[in-house]
Amino acid sequence: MTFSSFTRKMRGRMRSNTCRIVLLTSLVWVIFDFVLITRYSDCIGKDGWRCKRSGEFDVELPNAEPLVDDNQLVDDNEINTEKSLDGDSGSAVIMGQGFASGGISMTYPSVSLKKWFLAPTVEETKGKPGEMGKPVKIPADMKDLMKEKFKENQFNLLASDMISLNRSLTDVRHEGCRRKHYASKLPTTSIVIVFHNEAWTTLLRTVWSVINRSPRALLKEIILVDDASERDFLGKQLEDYVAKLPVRTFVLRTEKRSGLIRARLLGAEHVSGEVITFLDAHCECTEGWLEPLLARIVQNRRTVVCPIIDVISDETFEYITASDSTWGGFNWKLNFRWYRVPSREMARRNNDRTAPLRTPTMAGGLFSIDKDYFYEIGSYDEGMDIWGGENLEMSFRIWQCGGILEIIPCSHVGHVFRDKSPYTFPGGVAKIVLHNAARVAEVWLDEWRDFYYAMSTGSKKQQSKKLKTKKNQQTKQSNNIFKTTKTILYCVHLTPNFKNYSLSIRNWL
Ligand SMILES: [Mn+2]
Repeated sequence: MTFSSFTRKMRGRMRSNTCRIVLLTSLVWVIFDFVLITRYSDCIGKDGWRCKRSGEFDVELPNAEPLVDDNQLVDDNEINTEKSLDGDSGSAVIMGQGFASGGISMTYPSVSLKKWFLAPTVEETKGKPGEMGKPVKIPADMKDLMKEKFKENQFNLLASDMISLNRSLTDVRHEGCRRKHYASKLPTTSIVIVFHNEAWTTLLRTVWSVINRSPRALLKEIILVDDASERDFLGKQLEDYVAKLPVRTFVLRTEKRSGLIRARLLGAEHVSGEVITFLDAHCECTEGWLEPLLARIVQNRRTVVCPIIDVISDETFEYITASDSTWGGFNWKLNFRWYRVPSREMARRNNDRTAPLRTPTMAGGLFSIDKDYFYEIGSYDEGMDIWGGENLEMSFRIWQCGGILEIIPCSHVGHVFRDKSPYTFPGGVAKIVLHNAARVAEVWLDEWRDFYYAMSTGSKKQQSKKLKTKKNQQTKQSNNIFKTTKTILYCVHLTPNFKNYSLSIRNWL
């Protein structure tokens, strides 16, 4: 071997080694970037992975993301945990100092409470599709029709049309819930259901499930709010139909497309019951769903309660029970998210799965709230358009205004979750959601709003002066409560020190 061929060989080897090193380090960087992106990004692409389901009047699908246990991050002294909240001495409970004087009474005058009896079980009609919450099987020769009808509402309309409006369901409650006794007198409720181009059978199955499974004495009325639907059958045909129902039911109509928030406010104005119960337009209430909600509010009128939201399959209309160990949180893009309930909250409930669960935020589609309290805290932010963010806004409003937000595990309501929205919004979904989220940040997050602006690309700063209305400011009465709330949200999001975290994010960005 000559000297020159030796050096050539050596150079060749070095070159291939250099290549290998370059390739390997690139690979390491690619993996590192991928891990970073998956760790910090909540949504990749428009409809892609981990994205929020786009906007119907809706609640999120309960696929809980695991959350690192936050017990180490919270000082229990910072969280308001009056023991009496879980007892019967509701009248003595005051959250924070801001509400010690003024505001609504914590209890109801006894004349406004009604004696009630259990609603009879809806019996199975043998041979009908979907009875006892079972999936509907579509015959092979009807598959094309099924696909065609699916497009109308983004769920299997053919299946829904085959199922009885009064279909039977299994009793999905936890064993312990069936044995529970609630106060013999409870406040009445009005049900407010907002819809836009809803299918006939899903809308009326919602209404019938309310009528069939609520103690009649507690059901004041059902208010349907039509947000400018274009379907003929939702006009006079619907009005004539509901006029004959055994419970007072009527239809209100917005003059033009107003969105969920303003439509709900219209419905709320006409409520004559003590409690407003908001439901989505494609739900099914199950046995014993209402009493545990009202029984909680009667103990403390500032408690806002949500049922467990079960899943009605958009493909088969099968009734599928959801987990009872998830609660509502949010990410810094201000998207609602489900998370596993941390052990701290399980311990507070003495590990009783039937006990009310305090949740930082709610999905928003289904909840009950005392009517006076709803207005006392300023109801919804009327400046929000169409849909999105209003559930977080209401959650922050409740916690920051001396209220308590809970999921009641003994109350189950099914909801048809869809993959995509059948509706179009003027101006596009993304723009509206960003607009609404910025309002939430400005009004309720104070200095934390910078976190939202840093994390949410495309968000535009809103004029906070305009948003900090007297109404909103008046409702944030107690700084004490404010601190408490932040402590809770803090744990949810693993931000042990806001300033440090914010700095690190900014540097990284
Ligand atoms: Mn919905």
